[in-house]
Amino acid sequence: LADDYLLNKKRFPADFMFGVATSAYQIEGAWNEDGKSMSTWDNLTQTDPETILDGSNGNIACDSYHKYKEDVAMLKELGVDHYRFSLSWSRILPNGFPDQINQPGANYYKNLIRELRANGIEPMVTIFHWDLPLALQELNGVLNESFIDWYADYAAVCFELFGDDVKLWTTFNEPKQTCTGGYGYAYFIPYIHSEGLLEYQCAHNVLRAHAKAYRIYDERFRASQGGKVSIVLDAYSYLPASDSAADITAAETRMQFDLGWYANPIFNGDYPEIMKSRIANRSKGEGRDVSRLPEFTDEEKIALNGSADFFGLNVYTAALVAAMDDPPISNPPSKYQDMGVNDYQPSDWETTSLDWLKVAPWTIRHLLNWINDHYHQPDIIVTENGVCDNTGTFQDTQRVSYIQRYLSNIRDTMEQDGVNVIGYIVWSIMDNFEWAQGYTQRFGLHHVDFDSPNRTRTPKQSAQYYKNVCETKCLVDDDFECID
Ligand code: PNW
Repeated sequence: LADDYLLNKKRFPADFMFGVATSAYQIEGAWNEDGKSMSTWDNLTQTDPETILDGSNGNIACDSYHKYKEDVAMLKELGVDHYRFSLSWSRILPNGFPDQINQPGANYYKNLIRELRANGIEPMVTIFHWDLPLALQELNGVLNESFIDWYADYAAVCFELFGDDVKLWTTFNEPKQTCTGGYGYAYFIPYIHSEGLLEYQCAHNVLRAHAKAYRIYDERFRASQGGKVSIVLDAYSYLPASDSAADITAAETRMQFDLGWYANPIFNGDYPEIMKSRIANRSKGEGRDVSRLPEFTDEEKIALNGSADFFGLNVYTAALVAAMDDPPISNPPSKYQDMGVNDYQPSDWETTSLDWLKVAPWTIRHLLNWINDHYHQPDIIVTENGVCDNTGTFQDTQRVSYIQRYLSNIRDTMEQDGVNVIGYIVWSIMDNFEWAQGYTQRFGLHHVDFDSPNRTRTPKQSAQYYKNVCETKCLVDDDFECID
């Protein structure tokens, strides 16, 4: 556990949200039941199982489609006040479009939401968490301009179906993974390598789809439903590698190309200046007539500007950034050349079972302050934070310590810097299908036995710890040590 003298013992505010998260494909199973159609993830795992580390799939996963009541009982026992989960587009709209709503699919979510509310747990719903209907991917998916309308129609159906009982919405989970993973470095569906080109087109469509859905909520649902709508963005805390002015500038550039790429249009109405100017210059040097970074129309800028009622942040780790000589212009373009900076994780940072996930809890304070400074002091919800292991241990001391130290730094940031963090959500309530890692990486507060047909859930040590946090709103074990 964190050293006592470092640990913030001040109680969180009474209305601070504590929650846990999941996503549809990662937990539901029932991949072809009750009228659900194929999503891109169903298709990938059936046709190319070798792309998944253990050759597995989400056909059954945690079987939450059938075990949702048990899941809600588990949430209740844990004592969280919020549950973040996602809707499966292909379960609700099997052909992707709203002409045909699949009633059994819609009922699953209605029942889940009713069960949550009956147990005093507030649902926080992600409309899209990566599992696109295959039919839409076959029409070029996110890259098709029409995606903006497809998505907006789908979102409107969700608001209509569930909005009376859902007061917290997020449109997209981590669009950077969809765009840079899917169309930049190609480590994700649909595995297209087009750094600095298609990844920007992808983001352009996602951002406009988000804005359109947000404005639909404004126009048709906000008055009667009174909820909040935002997006979930994932970020590293990028810190300067030294005190030099060059490294400080480099870290700022890295942040802008990473988080600013999505957050600046949404909170300030356009892409960050540094992205616009660097990409325009390099595009020119490459002999192009127009910049590889698309431009928003004035109307789109207006729709985007302010299209979030809070800031949804997924954060797991951090990196250091150093300045470098501007790389020579070359084709095809590369994202690193566009950014023109170096980043790395120091070898002495605490490691985990995943390479990229180094434990650096103090860095979240920098990130939260950066968001506060750049986006008008928004209310911030940490929509995901957590850590993996590949042993399946129940004595998950690293997870306990990770959560405790990240929360302690969040409490410091609230108290000492006045940043408006209003909630914290652990990824995840239970072990689940960890995408390309299959079931080899476990992020759960509860262990899931994937060898048993029951998918038995068992609390780990971290569930005990987090239960106490939810109950006392304080990070120490003994309540009398908490500071009010
Ligand atoms: C998130 N990275 O993804 C997702 O929202 C979850 O579905 C996922 O299970 C969880 O994190 C754990 O991986 C991320 O490389 C994927 O920085 C990759 C990164 C971050 C988050």
